[in-house]
Amino acid sequence: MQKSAAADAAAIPGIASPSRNSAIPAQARPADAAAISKIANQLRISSIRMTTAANSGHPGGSLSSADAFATLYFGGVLAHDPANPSWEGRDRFILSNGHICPVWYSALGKAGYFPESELATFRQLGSRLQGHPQKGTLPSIEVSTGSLGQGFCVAAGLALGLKMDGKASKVFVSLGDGEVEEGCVWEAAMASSHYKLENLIAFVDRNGLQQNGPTEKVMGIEPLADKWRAFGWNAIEADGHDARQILGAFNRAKTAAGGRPTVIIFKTVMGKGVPFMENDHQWHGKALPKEKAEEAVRILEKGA
Ligand SMILES: Cc1ncc(C[n+]2csc(CCOP(=O)(O)OP(=O)(O)O)c2C)c(N)n1
Ligand SMILES: [Mg+2]
Repeated sequence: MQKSAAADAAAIPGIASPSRNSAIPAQARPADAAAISKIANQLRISSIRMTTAANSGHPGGSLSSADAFATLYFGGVLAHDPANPSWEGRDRFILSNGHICPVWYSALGKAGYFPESELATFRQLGSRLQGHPQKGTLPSIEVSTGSLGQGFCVAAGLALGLKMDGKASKVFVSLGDGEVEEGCVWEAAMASSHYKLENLIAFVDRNGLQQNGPTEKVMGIEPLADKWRAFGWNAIEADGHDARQILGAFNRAKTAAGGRPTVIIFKTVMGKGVPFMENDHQWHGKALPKEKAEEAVRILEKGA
């Protein structure tokens, strides 16, 4: 019989069984799949508004990841407390693909971490909502990110530290599919299975595109799930625009045992929800002009 990582940890002198130190705070009732899809479109709308107001930023990946973020924050996946962001028992979240912060900030604002009116300050001088997440601004930012690959490495280190301290908190980390071309991702992946970090849950926005075009043209990453498996990870593949599948994948990852970290590869569409943006890599890092943004919002409002 395979021992659980908790049992492994307990066997190491000085390492206790995982615990959160305090009860999980009461949270709003988790949204169901239909409600999650609506929230995802609201996050898409605010990502469009923020980037157009700033005339810069990254709407394409924000739109492809919106369903995953809506599920993580509103589907009862992440243990967190907007009223007490530094709650010690919280699950940690790191946005390793820091450039898609419009969708993350939108989720944080909606969850009550700060007034949603602050979203309008995105990318302005002195704003807490910088173009890439900056630690020390919003309390929910565990580490500054934006240099691709680095956030994932920090996530692995955080998961190791939490495991050594006997904490039950999970570490969730978001990655882009172009991002996994970074070499340090695979060093950290190797270390994570070596240290049996079953408390680490990575999810990849597999939208097939990166800054300069299709991933398979720039630097082929397939077979992606098999690569993670070869590095000792559980790999789950799911439709990243189907809230039911996303919820199922996150819940499987949360209950994974056997000392393997888990990666979820969400198959998605860059610019999802706005037909004239879909599957077009020019929207990786370019804001919509004002009239186009208004048109996009009108389309998205039908599903919000
Ligand atoms: C180390 C590093 N190299 C290059 C960049 C510039 N850069 C930012 S996002 C990006 C493309 C990433 O592609 P992907 O992860 O697929 O994100 P998506 O385009 O889908 O949002 C690049 C090259 C960076 N931020 N960090
Ligand atoms: Mg991509």
